[in-house]
Amino acid sequence: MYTLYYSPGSASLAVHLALLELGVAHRLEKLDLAGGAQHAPEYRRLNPRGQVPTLVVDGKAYFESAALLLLLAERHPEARLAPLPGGSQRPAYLQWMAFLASSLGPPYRLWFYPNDLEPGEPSASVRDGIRQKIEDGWTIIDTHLGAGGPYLLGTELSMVDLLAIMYMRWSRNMPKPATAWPALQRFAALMRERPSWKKLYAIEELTEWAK
Ligand SMILES: N[C@@H](CCC(=O)N[C@@H](CS)C(=O)NCC(=O)O)C(=O)O
Repeated sequence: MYTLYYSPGSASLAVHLALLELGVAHRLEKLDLAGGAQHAPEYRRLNPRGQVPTLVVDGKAYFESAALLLLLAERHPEARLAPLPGGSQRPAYLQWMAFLASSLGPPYRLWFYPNDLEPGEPSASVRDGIRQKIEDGWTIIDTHLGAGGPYLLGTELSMVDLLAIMYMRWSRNMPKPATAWPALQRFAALMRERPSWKKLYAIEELTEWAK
């Protein structure tokens, strides 16, 4: 049994989606981020950064969405949501997981939480630089998907797709949403057809960007 601390549509979305794809038993604990629940001392003991997601596995709490996806794939190899070590797709799997987490995750964080850098409104040039980093990431992934696909590893769905669709969703109100790239648009349409996506939307009570 897993316990996922989550907030609708946030960085916990990919982990929630993974639990639904895997079909494993889990309990959900919703955090009111606007109300500051992430800063409560008892939650900070689980997640010292005061962020979601946190996943409790066998009584121990872990954080970082990409790491949680890697962990879940490892614990449930029968679901085949990750190529096994030594497999031909394993290097690409590791590459895209790291790329999403390190090249897209940080600029997204700064886009939505500019005060991580400094208090007050960020300057237009800083905002522009952050946006550009996100768009550069999508260009690279779109080029890759355009040459293969429909998923990041080709014909097989994997955990990296769950992280990618979460980040794509976050761009929906940005100047250039990720769906503006053609191969990404096809990828999003495919992912949003999945029963896990529809189930997640119902549970998290999401409405925007359903399909
Ligand atoms: N790198 C982290 C980012 C987590 C993160 O930034 N979570 C946001 C929600 S999307 C959060 O908890 N925000 C509340 C806050 O920072 O106060 C991950 O991928 O798990």
